[in-house]
Amino acid sequence: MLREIRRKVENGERITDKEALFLFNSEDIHTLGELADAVSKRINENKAYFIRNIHINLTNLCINRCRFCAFSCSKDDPGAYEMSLKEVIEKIRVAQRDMGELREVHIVSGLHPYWSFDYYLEIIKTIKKEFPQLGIKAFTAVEVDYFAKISGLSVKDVLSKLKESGVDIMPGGGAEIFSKRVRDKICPEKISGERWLEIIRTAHKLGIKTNATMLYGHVESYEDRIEHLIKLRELQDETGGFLSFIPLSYQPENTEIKTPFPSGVDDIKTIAISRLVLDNIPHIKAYWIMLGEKLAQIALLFGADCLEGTVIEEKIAHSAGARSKKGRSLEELINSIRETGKIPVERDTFYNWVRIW
Ligand code: V47
Repeated sequence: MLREIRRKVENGERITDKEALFLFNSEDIHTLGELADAVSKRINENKAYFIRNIHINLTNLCINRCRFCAFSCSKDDPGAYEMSLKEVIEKIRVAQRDMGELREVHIVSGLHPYWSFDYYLEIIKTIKKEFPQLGIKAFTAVEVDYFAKISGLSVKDVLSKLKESGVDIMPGGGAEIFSKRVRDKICPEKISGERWLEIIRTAHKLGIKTNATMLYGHVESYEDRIEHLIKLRELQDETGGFLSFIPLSYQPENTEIKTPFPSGVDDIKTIAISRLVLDNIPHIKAYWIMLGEKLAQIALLFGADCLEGTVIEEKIAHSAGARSKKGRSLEELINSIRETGKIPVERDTFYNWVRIW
């Protein structure tokens, strides 16, 4: 079967779910990496991307209790926090000062029990006004669904208002694994996989580009991962709205789903198979926060072409035991890419080149 997969990949043909399963069960990491790297080079030449960005989580209060999440809190929990608009602006200002030209802010949060949709819009509008050059990547499909519920608006109207206020693209979080059987075990209160896809489809149709993620390494099977990837590939065929795909390696500490961290081999296989299956999504991110700095570097040789960015102050993965730093400097990212033999390209939110280093 490997010979047939190689033939298909070399001819730019699609691999099937059965072939993806064969690759997950295969121990031939070298061939997998060679094929995924070839696809990565076909799409992105020998370039690897990064961005000067900051991640902001406005609050960890959340009405959902996903069993894989160590970040969410209730009001009375000792670590609970809520950021004011002033604090958000100050955080961006400090990052801007420390980093020179900050290019993007990534904003995701818990589903806050009392905040209004208007508060979120005010945050976005103020950021856009104060920092007009900054790309805003904000709010997952799960948050958009919640905003529709608390505001009484349709998903389409919520998305239009977010866009008008200054949201440039949407992050890919909340997708987890689409399978209902898995969702019932890991996040029973969260919107369904179908709903996630429907909200993202609506965003794409409104001209809002998004990312997509897949949380792996907990209770799901390889078949569940493949079904998830194929659903994303189908939606991308329909809309073309996905910019990048980020496999999220499960961080198990302080969560209710106790498993070991996914192995390095599993992480690398998942990156490579994502690159092969998602032949229509331009970028695959090696999210160094969850993979660790060293494995994320190796992932650039196994199909990934983006390291996300400087991040600065990550909270979600670190609540769950991530061993990586909370942020990285420009030099670290650039050197990490250079050592792989790839060309470091600083990008903006939409993957336009800002500078080739
Ligand atoms: O939605 C929560 C996941 C996501 C854990 O779009 C966990 O550019 C692992 O979506 N172990 C947030 N993962 C992160 C995310 C993201 C990150 C970087 C870039 C982009 C992008 C998106 O993290 C959540 C959830 O799926 N998550 N808990 C955990 N214990």
